[in-house]
Amino acid sequence: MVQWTAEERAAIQGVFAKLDYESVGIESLTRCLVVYPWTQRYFGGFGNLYNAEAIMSNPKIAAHGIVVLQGLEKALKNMDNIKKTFTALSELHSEKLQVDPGNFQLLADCLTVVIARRMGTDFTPDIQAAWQKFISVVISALRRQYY
Ligand code: ZNH
Repeated sequence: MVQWTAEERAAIQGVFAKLDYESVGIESLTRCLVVYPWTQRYFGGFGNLYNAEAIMSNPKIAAHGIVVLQGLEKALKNMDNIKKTFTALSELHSEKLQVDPGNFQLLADCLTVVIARRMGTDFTPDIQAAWQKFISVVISALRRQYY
């Protein structure tokens, strides 16, 4: 089982406390879809994703960005049991959505870039280390139902 120190818990809580879900959700999803364009294939039903401006002003992308961050918030609230918390979500991405699990890291990296930009010097190496650990536990939980 993953162990968290009090400092790590505080660091991750602190990152979430400053997150504006709407704007951070749009920006990280947009970056992912622009920087790694093959990830667009899973959003065929979302309409026009022609360029960054189109993606950023697409209401379905805006809504989905919030959904992803709410998913991460669920992990935050269940930090001692992330694997179990994400069983159904992992199954959904594997069996129904058939998202290549390598893409989880790509979206997570875009989210980290956005957070780093927003937090500036407040995103210290120690806070980043705790954040990366949290993200890697989330990703391993999301990959768990793949085979
Ligand atoms: Zn995902 C969905 C989360 C990644 C794609 N997602 C989803 C949801 C959630 C999530 C919560 C909802 C579910 C229900 O409804 O039940 N994701 C998430 C997270 C992550 C992710 C947390 C990491 C970090 N995804 C992802 C990626 C991709 C995706 C990477 C691709 C690329 N998702 C998706 C889709 C969907 C989802 C497509 C569906 C959408 C709609 O609306 O349809």
